[in-house]
Amino acid sequence: TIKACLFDLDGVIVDTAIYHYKAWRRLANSLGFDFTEHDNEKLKGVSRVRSLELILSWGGVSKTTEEQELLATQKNEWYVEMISHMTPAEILPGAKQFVEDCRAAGLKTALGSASKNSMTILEKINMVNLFDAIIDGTKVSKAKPDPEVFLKGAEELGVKPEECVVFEDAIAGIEAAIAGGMKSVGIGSPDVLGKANLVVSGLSEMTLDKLEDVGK
Ligand code: B16
Ligand code: MG
Repeated sequence: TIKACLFDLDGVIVDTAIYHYKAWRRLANSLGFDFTEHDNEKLKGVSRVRSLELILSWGGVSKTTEEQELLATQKNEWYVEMISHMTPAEILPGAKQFVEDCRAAGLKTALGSASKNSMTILEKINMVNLFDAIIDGTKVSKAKPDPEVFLKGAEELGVKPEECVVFEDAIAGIEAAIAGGMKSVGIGSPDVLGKANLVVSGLSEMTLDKLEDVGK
């Protein structure tokens, strides 16, 4: 039986990908090149350091480790400025309701995100109190598809991995759930997230009945 739901942040609860894209693009432009929103898809669920490596390779630019640290810090300053203006209106349709439904049904809830800015975002959208555990980029050392982020979430909630369902928009996140021995629900397109136990277009399509089926 399912005892807990673990939620990714970017792409599941909010759509911060557009802010990441704007900030990374500004950085790329300052280095003399550009990249498309299509390329940006490859950065979803990927850590800050790895994202920068990918972007620099697209631009054919090489930088020392020290330079890369400065560039990542610059991008993050721009990103943090943008998310500082976020409001609860930016919560994705049905996301808050479904998390509340889970809690009302007696299930535990946790956040499992690669982002070091998760806490800022949860505060801006007023959802900090809806999670029993918050595991973010400041608490993990291994990026998805490693299951560390979700295993830590299960541990903090006091539940077994097989009692958890992970909600993820990135293929690396679904793979992390599988690697951790958890069930998963993909948020997005079945073409991309086919490995999940169920795929829905958004949390507005999710119900406790569907959750029970995933647990069977
Ligand atoms: P930060 P998630 C991920 O969030 C984003 O999808 C990814 O684009 C970003 O690079 C990563 O967080 C790190 O974010 O720079 O704020 O630490 O999907 O795991 O919630
Ligand atoms: Mg995501």
